[in-house]
Amino acid sequence: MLGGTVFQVSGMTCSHCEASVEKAVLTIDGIKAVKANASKGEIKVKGILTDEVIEKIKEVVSEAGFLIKE
Ligand SMILES: [Cu+2]
Repeated sequence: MLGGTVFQVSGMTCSHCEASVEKAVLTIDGIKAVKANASKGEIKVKGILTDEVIEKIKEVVSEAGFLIKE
């Protein structure tokens, strides 16, 4: 996936972790695409990233059991 905003996410170890983070973030209104990379410890997000949406991303990622580094 080209472009997108990168967030550092700790705790992902395998493809299942990537899938759960992607699924969680995709539920947010305004998010168009998400690509998680466990080995890099990051997710790439495409969409309209308002402050509200960014807060929501942090919320759903932590609910899924992972942590976005500020
Ligand atoms: Cu995993």
